[in-house]
Amino acid sequence: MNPADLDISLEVAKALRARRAVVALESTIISHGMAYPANLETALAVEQIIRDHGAVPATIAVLHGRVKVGLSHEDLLTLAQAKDVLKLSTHDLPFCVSKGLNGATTVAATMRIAALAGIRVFATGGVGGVHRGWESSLDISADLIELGRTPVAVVAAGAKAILDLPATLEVLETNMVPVIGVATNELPAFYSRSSGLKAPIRLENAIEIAAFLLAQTRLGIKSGALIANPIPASDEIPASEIHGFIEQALQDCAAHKIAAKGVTPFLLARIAELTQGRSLIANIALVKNNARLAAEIAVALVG
Ligand code: PSU
Ligand code: MN
Repeated sequence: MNPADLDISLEVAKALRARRAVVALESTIISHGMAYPANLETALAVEQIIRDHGAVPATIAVLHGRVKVGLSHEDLLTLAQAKDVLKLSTHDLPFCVSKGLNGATTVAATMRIAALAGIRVFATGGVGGVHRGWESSLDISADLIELGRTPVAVVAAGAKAILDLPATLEVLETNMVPVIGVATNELPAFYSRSSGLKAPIRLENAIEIAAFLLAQTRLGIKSGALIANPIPASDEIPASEIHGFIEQALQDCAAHKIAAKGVTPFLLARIAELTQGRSLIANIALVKNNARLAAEIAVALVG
């Protein structure tokens, strides 16, 4: 992408120039991951948490074909309310830009743009991964490919529980993505703290994670990293409780013949319905928790 297509907000540009801590945020979670007004409230709250922890938030999206790094309140409102916002992975960016359309960036596209802008740390809810039934659908999120190619650390509550988590770990391994459990031996499973799967690496806190990322850079390793931060215990939905709702949502997804980009948004919305909003509360809590850790890592990196 030509950097001429990048519109970096004044606040973010100043912070980057002064080598202050900056945390990238994605926008698909706003347009496709949650409904209005919870999506807008969460986006604003997450930006505030990042500021409160000494970093500058840089929410990323494409508006009228311009790649924006750092959004205004009005931009966030557009993404939270508009129905015609595209869901953009990295390979979808040129279409949205060349046509002058609005699009929200997934983990993959956000990582790519963050790297172009010079941002090293990014917070989200959960990364995309290998979908259950991949043997026939071949549905593997491009997030995993981008994680292997782009040096941005993604702070997430593991991969979403709707996925095939053992297969997701294998594809991360194949793509040379370090997966770091934060103060846990297990891969967290989004709504739940535990998955029963071992996290390949364990680090205790932001200081250790920043040291890891600096070593990655010094060694010239260009892959990203998945910083898998478990949802706070007070907000988690134990795996045994969420399991049935996920199964039901997956059946409904198949019955409606939802495929490709539609799958993750459908499942998240359906699980929120089935749990009468409990999964949404958990999702919001884990995103906030990830924003806090991402800001701490970004601060430690420049400190
Ligand atoms: N985290 C959330 N909610 C979301 C997402 C992450 O809490 O909606 C989004 C991210 O943008 C991620 C996408 O990249 O879900 C995965 O989509 P897919 O499975 O189609 O690759
Ligand atoms: Mn997919």
